[in-house]
Amino acid sequence: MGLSDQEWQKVLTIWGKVESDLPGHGHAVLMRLFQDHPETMDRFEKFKDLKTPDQMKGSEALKKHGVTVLTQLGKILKQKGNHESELKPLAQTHATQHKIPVKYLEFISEVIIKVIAEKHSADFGADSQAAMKKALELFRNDMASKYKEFGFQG
Ligand code: ZNH
Repeated sequence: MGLSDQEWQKVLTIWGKVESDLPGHGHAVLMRLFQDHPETMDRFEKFKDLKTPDQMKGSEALKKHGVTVLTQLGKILKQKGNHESELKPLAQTHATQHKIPVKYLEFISEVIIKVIAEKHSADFGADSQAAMKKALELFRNDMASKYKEFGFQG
């Protein structure tokens, strides 16, 4: 389940590209998540008025939330697996307040990879994609075990 130093290096190199435009990537990830998996939108009280792709595109709030999500994910990835203290509070809110099933974390992981692949095709080859996939699997796996500690089956 763990990643090699080389794999972490690939993950963090591509993440550097993501950080060159966090709002653009975050906004794209959330729009894609809501378009591909509309049921995920129901978890967001604050986005219930966003009904069309154009409304989503024009939403500063959606962009802002995208930055929040990717900033936290970046902090976690930079721990290279030793992410207990960054992950625990996130697992707690997502288990007890927002109630986000692991399945939805899987959806957003897929979408993150798709968005990076679209925006950075030249820098996101098969090895980097595989490394990022592994890193997101580790993230989800550890979220899932923390969920259980908080009494959420996920
Ligand atoms: Zn989430 C929130 C992150 C996924 C839903 N998030 C949030 C925040 C953060 C995050 C940082 C803020 C703080 C708290 O905790 O609360 N997320 C995140 C990450 C991820 C996620 C990193 C992965 C990657 N989420 C998710 C999903 C969903 C969600 C998938 C669904 C579907 N979140 C959510 C909600 C909230 C949050 C609902 C709340 C919002 C408001 O503000 O209202």
